[in-house]
Amino acid sequence: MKLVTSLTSPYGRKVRVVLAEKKIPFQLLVENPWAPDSAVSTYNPLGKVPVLVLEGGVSVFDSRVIVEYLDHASPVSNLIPAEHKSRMAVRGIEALSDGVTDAAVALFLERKRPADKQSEDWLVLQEKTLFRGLEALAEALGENTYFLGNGMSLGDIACGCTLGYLDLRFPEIEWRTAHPNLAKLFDKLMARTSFKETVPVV
Ligand code: GSF
Repeated sequence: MKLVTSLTSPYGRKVRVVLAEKKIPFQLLVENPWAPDSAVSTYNPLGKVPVLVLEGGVSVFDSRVIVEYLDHASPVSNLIPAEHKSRMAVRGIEALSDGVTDAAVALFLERKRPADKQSEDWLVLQEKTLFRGLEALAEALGENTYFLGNGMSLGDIACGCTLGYLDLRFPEIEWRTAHPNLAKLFDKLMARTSFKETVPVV
């Protein structure tokens, strides 16, 4: 199978970490979705990365559907619990993390526009979402080692990719000082080969 993604995409990183943790071999196809000649829309009509292209050519997107597919594809390192309540908890943390990432991506793109075209109201709205989402993640983690139980799940992976994206695009945001428990989780994740090998590259 092929994974179409950019090397900065936090959603793409989530999928790459899952592939590495589950030891699933794949071919990496690096694509910039914003390039005028980007081939991404030939894999995904929405023109977004990541896209997983299965043997036979079927495209799977977005990242939440891809990770669901991958967790079923191999029994190695189960990342989404089967039991309903735990499953909802893990997917809820993933949704929260992805939501923070969505706000961060929206902020980053808005700030790239010419200053006179940027909407201050939009920037403030996204910033509020970002900081509220971080608070909620920190509260959900509390003093626990991982979001659910004693082992790493998809929730932790999604949160780690969000925090890594903040470091990449918003190094001025001091989330470690505000939320030392998230910093502790991030350090633990960054000790893993799957996270080390997928640090975003500009
Ligand atoms: C988000 C993908 C996305 O926005 C997912 O896969 O989880 N909910 C989707 N990808 C961005 C690149 S990045 O910021 O990761 C993308 O492909 N944007 C292209 C565009 O035209 O919006």
